[in-house]
Amino acid sequence: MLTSKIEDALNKQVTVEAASSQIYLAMASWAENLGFEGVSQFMYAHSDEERAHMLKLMKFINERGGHATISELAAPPTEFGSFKDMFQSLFDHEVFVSKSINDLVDIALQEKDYATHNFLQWYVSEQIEEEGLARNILDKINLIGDDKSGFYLFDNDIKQLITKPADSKL
Ligand code: OFO
Repeated sequence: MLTSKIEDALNKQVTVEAASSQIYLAMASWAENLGFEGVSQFMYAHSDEERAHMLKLMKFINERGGHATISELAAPPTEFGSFKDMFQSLFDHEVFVSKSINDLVDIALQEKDYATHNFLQWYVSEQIEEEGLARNILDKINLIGDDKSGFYLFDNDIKQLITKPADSKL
């Protein structure tokens, strides 16, 4: 059984994951409009992954006797400047999400809820992976600089980094 403090904190994380999914969807649409197929496919897949993270949390809350709730979300931006800016925002956002997960882990320990603590370890590992991936992409973009042909290859290469939402083990 979840305490109401944990239930609220987990529901806040549901909102964070839903907002992440929306932000990445907006990035996917922006890239698609610019004709960058690889980047847009990557972002669509990333958006699906965030939705899977949200669903995994919801199932956990409901299984443990809580009530997973859905909140209103702020509209994400429609423009992201350059790809470098966009991937920088993605990286910054992942750092923010990692902090949010760490805070949640802290609350689980304070409440002595070891089942939730154990459940959250999957998110801790996932955040390490996602921050690493975003950092890797940013390094590549910095190497390419203003080279248009380099960017064409990058748009193609990024398709290989697409992970399936099934990896989230719903
Ligand atoms: Fe949900 O993993 Fe990124 O934010």
